[in-house]
Parts: sequence; C-alpha cells; structure tokens
Amino acid sequence: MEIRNIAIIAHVDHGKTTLTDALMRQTGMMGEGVSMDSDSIEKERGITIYAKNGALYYKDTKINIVDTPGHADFGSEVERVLRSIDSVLLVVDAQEGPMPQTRFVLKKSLELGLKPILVLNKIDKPAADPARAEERVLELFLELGASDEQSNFPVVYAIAREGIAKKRLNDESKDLTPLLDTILEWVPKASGSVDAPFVFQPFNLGYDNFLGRLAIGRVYDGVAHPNMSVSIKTPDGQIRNGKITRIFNFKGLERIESETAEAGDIVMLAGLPDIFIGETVITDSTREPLPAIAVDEPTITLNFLVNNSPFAGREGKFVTSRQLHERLENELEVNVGLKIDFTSPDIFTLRGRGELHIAVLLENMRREGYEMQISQPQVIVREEGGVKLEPFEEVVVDVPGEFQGTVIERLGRRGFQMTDMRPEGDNTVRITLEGPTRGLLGYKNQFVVDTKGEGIMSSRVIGFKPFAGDIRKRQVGSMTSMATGKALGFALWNLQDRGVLYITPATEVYEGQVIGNTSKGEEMAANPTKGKNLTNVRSSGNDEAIVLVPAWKLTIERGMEVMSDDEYLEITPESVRLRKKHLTETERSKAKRT
Ligand SMILES: Nc1nc2c(ncn2[C@@H]2O[C@H](COP(=O)(O)OP(=O)(O)OP(=O)(O)O)[C@@H](O)[C@H]2O)c(=O)[nH]1
Ligand SMILES: [Mg+2]
Repeated sequence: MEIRNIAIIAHVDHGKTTLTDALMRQTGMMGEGVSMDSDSIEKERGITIYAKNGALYYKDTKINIVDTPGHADFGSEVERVLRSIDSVLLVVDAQEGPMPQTRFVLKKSLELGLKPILVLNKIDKPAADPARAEERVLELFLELGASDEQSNFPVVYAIAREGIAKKRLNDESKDLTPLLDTILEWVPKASGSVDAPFVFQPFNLGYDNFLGRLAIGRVYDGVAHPNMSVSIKTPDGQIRNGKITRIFNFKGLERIESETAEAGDIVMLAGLPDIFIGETVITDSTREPLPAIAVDEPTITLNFLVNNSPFAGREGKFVTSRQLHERLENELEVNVGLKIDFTSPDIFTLRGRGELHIAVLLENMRREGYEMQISQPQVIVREEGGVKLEPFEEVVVDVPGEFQGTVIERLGRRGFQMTDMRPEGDNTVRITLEGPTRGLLGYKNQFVVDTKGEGIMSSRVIGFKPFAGDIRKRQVGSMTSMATGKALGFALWNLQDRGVLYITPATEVYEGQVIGNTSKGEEMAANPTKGKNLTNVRSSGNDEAIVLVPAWKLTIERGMEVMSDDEYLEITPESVRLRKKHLTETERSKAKRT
C-alpha cells in the first residue's frame, strides 16, 4: 500500500485539529465526539499542546497525519516533526491571514524543502476575505525565499468545522474529498526501500507503564520485526545496542500492534528504554546517522520547590522533595523543550519555552495530586563573546483603532519597537512590534484591560539579542495578610477599594499570604479576617448589604504573571495561592536589610 506523510501546521486556533478530526471522521477512522485533542488540559483549553499522529486510509493509500500545536510555546513540538514528513497542510484563517506562528512554521517547512498545500480555512466567517489572505500568504512565501516550485502552491478552501473543502470558492462541495484528492495529487509517495537495511528516526516519545519508553518516528528504509536487534547511533556517531520488542502502527488515533514496520511508514517502537529524539536506529551499524533534529533552547527559568506554606500537605498526595524529583525526571522522558537542574536537593531549576509551557506541566502535576511552589519566572540571559544576550519576541496585535495608541505606548515602555502597522478590515489595525521577552512577562492581563478585551495578541520568540537594558514596567504591589483565619466579607469590602482581591469571603488565609494587589503599586499589610461577621445581615435583607466586586481568582498563569520576586506561587490540587517568601513582617524587614 502507498503511504503519504503529512503534518498540519498553522498559527494557534486557525483550525488544524478541527480539520484533522474531520478528515478522520470522513474516512471512518474516528467517531463523533472524539478528537485529536485528547489530553484533558487540551480539551479544557481548546488548544493543542502535544503533537500527535494518526493515520487514515483513502483510495488504497495510507495517509499519516501529524497534528501540531499552534501556540508559540510549543513550537519545538512542530519543528521536530517536520523532518519526518513529506509535505504540510498550511492552514490559514481566511479572515486573520498569516500570523506570527504561520511565519515560523512556514519558514521551517520551506527551509526543509517541503512543498506546502495551502488550506484557507474558516471561509464561512462573515469577515473572511480569502483573496486577501491568499495574497498575504504568497507575499510571505516570497519574503521567506520560497523557490518557484514552492510558491506555486495549490490552494484549498475549507470550512473545517463543517467538514467541507473545495478547490474553487464557488464550487459545490459537501465534504473534504477535494482536500483528500489534493493530498494524493501533490504529496510525494513516501520513499524508502523495504529491501534496504532498516533505518528509523524518532521525532516523538511516548511512555507506557508496561512498555516503558516508546519511540514514534519514521521508517526510512527496511522492515522491522519484533525482537529484532538494532544499533542506535547518536547524531555525533556514538553507538549502542538495543532490541525492538514490539511494534505498533496507527489507524485513526489508535495504535495497533503489528508484526512489521515498513519503509515509508510512521510507527511506534517499544523496547528501547534510552532512545531519544533525533537518534538513528539501524541494523547496519556502519551506516552514518541521520542529521540531528534541532530543538529550540529554553527562554524562561524558575525555581521549583517543596510546598512549605502553613497549609502544605492539606490537599496533596505527593509533597516531598523526593516525589517531586521523581515526577520531574519522568517528565523529562517526553517533554523535549524542558530542562531541569537537580543539583540542589530542595530547589530544582526549571527551564522552559514559555510561561504556558511550564504552566501546563504544573497543571498536570496538581491534577495528579502533587503540591509545589514556584518562584517568579525570569528570562534566561546568557553571554556570548562578552555580550549579554536575552530572548526577543515578535508581537502581533489586532486592536480596534481607538486602542492602538495605548498599546504602542505601553509596549514601548516595556522595550518594544513597532516594525509594522496596517489596517486589517473595518476599524482594526494590525501592529507588529519587536522587543525583549522580559518586557512581555506580566503584560497579558494588562493588554486585556487596555483593549477592553477586544484585542488579540500573539507572540513568538525570534532569538537571543543583546540585552535591552532597563525597562519600565508598572510594578504591581501586594496586599499581604497579617493574620491567619477565615476571610470575612466585611473586611474584604473594606479592602476592595485599595486594589484587586484574589480571594472571596470564607477563604482560609494565612499570615504572609498575598490576598490581592494594590492599585497604587505599594506594598500593603491587611487583615482580611477582621470585622463584624455579616452573614446574618446578608440573609436578613438588603438594608445593610455589601456589594463585593467579584474576586480575580488566581490561576497558575495569572499567578505567574502578577507575582514578584519576593513571592512564591503555591500550587496544590485545589488551590493556587500567592505568598511572601518570608511570611511575617519581621522576617521580611530582616531579609530586606541583609
Ligand atoms: N467559523 C469557523 N470556525 C472554525 C472552523 N474551523 C475551526 N473553527 C474553530 O476554530 C477554533 C480553533 O480550532 P482548532 O481546530 O482547535 O484550532 P487549532 O489550529 O488546532 O488550534 P491549536 O492546536 O491550539 O493551535 C475552534 O473553536 C473551532 O471550532 C471553520 O471552518 N469555521
Ligand atoms: Mg489544534
């Protein structure tokens, strides 16, 4: 059977997963209500976090599809997939046109010589403008130095959500057949010879409690069988031996145990406990290894420590340093963009690709029953030839015209310079800026406030550049509890004029816990447990009713954004609390003096 290998790439939310799901459903590989976004956090947030592969059968051809995440934090997931496939579906929202991550994933694809198929999706949106989007995509191809052949890409118009695709805008169509046919027409047949010695390279890792580490990758040549002895070569030529114990193929999202893995196919192999992404698995040990698969370096870092707050251990099942260490070691098995320094027994240093990248790990851990604390995320600064470098990002914002001034000014103070501005439909402008990642930490929430929730912002790291010097951020001041006990509505009512509260009445707090931030930016001690208890008053009518502004509930990401460097974020299965590193006023002033 012929095989075609493709990846679906795009900016976040442009419809990759919806399209993949629809392709799977049309070809009978997946039922209703099943999605490639199968992880619980993916389902909740509606975004893809992990690259996943599946396979479908169409007209006697097996099509392996890798669905990739669009969020910039997970860019390394995309990068390592691209080398192992033969073409990409570049999905672009017909209203938004190309966005920062479109550029990133297209650039990587073109560099590898891939010939993309353009899918202009969401043509059903009232403000969709497929012609303009197509023109912008072509501009982008040319700007990125695409060859003539690459710029001559086929275009398919789609409403992924309805499972419809067409080759011309005014064609009639009721399913995705036009897209499937375009794939067969344009994507080269998977190459490789079943008669040659076996060559395999993993682009993804999996883990199974019984089978251990699993390697997902492409068979370039040859055929593998269970219990076959192999050699594993690192990109720099070191060699070790191993044995493939079991083999799995894909059908839909399912893995199906198989007796063979053949040249051209994407498969999963068990039995190689120390295999890593980018290594080459071969039977002819004299063969040169395949080129390494590069993964972008981490850009932010934070400390990770045992929860030692007064409420530690109330909710979590796993709270010790040893348990955290073990869990993090396991994470490193599959989380390629993550680095951890375990040198100190109590404080681990995590380095990751962005706040969301790390927040997802923390969220997974709390759901599994872990408790922990983290310090404020910092960008990674490094030296090269005596020059101090820090990560820089490109930010693209779409905002209604009336907010453009505020956004440019606010980002300007955070070290960002505008590189482009153009109208984007009625009364919306698209502004492109460049500046240090450092200036962006803690900005997301401000952006929502500044644009009254109507702005869209996306960003991606563009590399390390010389340190941008001091930047002026608005410092958030903390409102810190000086008592331990239950928060009272009346006390909170008294405090709410001073800033934004993170807690609601009856929340248990401890001394040194940060219960809100102050609007003027000053540090403030408060007693949320003091005052008359108003429960009776509230139940007896409205005469003396107090009206509380809804609390700004902390989530892991919100916490990471507002916390200062003298604070920890405490994360447990049920709660996210912000606290001072030093819990009492006395300790804090002592710490300040030393
Ligand atoms: N109007 C419209 N909405 C669509 C269409 N296709 C997808 N969507 C919606 O767009 C949103 C994002 O879709 P996803 O498929 O999750 O996008 P994605 O590209 O996989 O997102 P990430 O993996 O997080 O980068 C969802 O709310 C979809 O329902 C379409 O053709 N028309
Ligand atoms: Mg997705």
